[in-house]
Amino acid sequence: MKITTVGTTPFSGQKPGTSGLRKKVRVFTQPGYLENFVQSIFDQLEGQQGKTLVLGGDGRYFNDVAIQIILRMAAAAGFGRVLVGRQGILSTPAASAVIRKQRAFGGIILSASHNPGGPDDDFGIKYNLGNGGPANETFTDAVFKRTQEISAYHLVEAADIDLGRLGETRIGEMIVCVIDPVADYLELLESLFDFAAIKKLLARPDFRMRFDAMHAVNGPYGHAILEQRLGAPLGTVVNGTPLPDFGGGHPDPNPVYAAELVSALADPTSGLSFGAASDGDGDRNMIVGRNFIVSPSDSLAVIAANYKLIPAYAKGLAGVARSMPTSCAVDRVAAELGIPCYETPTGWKYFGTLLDAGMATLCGEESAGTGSNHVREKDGLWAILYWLNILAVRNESVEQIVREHWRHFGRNVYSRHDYEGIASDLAATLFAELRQKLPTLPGTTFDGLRVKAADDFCYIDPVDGSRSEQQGVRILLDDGSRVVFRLSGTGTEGATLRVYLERYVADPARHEVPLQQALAPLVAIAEQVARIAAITGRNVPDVMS
Ligand code: G16
Repeated sequence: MKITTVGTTPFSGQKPGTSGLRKKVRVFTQPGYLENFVQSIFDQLEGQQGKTLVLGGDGRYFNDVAIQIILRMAAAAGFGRVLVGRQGILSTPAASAVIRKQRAFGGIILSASHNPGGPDDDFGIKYNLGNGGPANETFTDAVFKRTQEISAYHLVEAADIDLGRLGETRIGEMIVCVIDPVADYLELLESLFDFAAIKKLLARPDFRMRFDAMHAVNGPYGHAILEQRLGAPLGTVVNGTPLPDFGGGHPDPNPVYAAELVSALADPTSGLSFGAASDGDGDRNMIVGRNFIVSPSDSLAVIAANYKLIPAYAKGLAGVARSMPTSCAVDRVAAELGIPCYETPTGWKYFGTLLDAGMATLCGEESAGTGSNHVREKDGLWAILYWLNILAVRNESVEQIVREHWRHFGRNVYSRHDYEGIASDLAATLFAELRQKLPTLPGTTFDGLRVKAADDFCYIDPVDGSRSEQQGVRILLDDGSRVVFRLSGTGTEGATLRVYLERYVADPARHEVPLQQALAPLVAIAEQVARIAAITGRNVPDVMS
């Protein structure tokens, strides 16, 4: 097998963020840019010779070109076999399922998740380990270091592979196997939920569901699982064809970008009782009832509280985990169940060790991700099926289920305010000032609310002892309220400041107070402490979710 070596020079800025390397397509398409990063990943691996790599992506612009390049490079890196999704498609959770089921050495997932796609928008790439989960920080730091010193990459010259046809071909000595992207994943989901009960629910004349795939990767999965396997009427899945630019939309399942779905569920003439959506690569989800949106933090808590209704989890949960900025609603469920609740930094990669060690069964994040130990990624369709399974058993509406949950556990009123596209130096100034102030805050009172503690979240992984610092500034108040500040690690332009606001309300009579009104005192504290307007010139957030 003839390996071609191409000389190259480092590109700056190839540091993976919260979930892999995400950049504008025009950055990724510079000659050698993708190759340098992929080679830097391969240079960190040991023992991949003759082993299996899983490869696929969310179908966004450049997905097809990148896959052909990576296949040639994987052959040169000595992989024995690459399993690639048909047409280069694999949702992130399906890729994780395939890695685990096929006992692959690892996987490369091409996605910029919920970020828009197209020639002027975003592309991304990340490496997942043999457990099916995103590589940890030690690995990604080593990849970054390698990108700064790389001088050559390697490939095996070959014609493009036809990714439309299932079956095997070769590049040099490496087998390329084009697989059905749905099969292994569907088999796994079938083993977790009561498909017969969900099928019955979907057949009921008084129950109508809509799944908005947002022209992203979950379209084919939605058609295959919801319509073909579970018998939901054709038309249940909307925007079900993956498009390289997501139809010009923003494939982020939140009330702003999935507004069409939200308003359809708010329209009594639509006859819809359940709505759901997922993002670009299929790992995020949104759950909507009739005129009622479930917040991701509440969804995690409801999912945990109803574990007994789901065949795969009915025997009990080992523990639950949430990222630090996610609301503490699930903590209350864990306390009642008498199981541990772990608080990790933002990023699914931090759940991996807990799941592998059998310490947590369910995990979730405020950023619309929920999942379990069935894979090592968050999983949009899993969350949707979990909700369908709950609805099938409880025979109540989404709103009734959430309100009942609040009545029992109290409500963690919660919102995230995003200030997008801030100049990076201004964001750095804001955080430097904030960190400096931290020691002076405990004991201070703002409008009657006293600060109990203030710190910069530091996480020590209870399994492997690794330490992650500066994972978000927290201001904890005496009444259990919290204000958290963090910079997004997934954006591709400037900095995005996220301010997470949370207040616990036990009394059901006060659950109805409008969200932003209930959180106004915390917004005032955030402004006073962080001087957002003074430093960034922004008086209002761009997105409140
Ligand atoms: C990624 C990670 C998530 C994390 C999110 C946070 O999500 O996989 O675990 O919660 O980023 O994003 P940010 O750093 O912007 O707050 P995804 O769906 O983009 O892969």
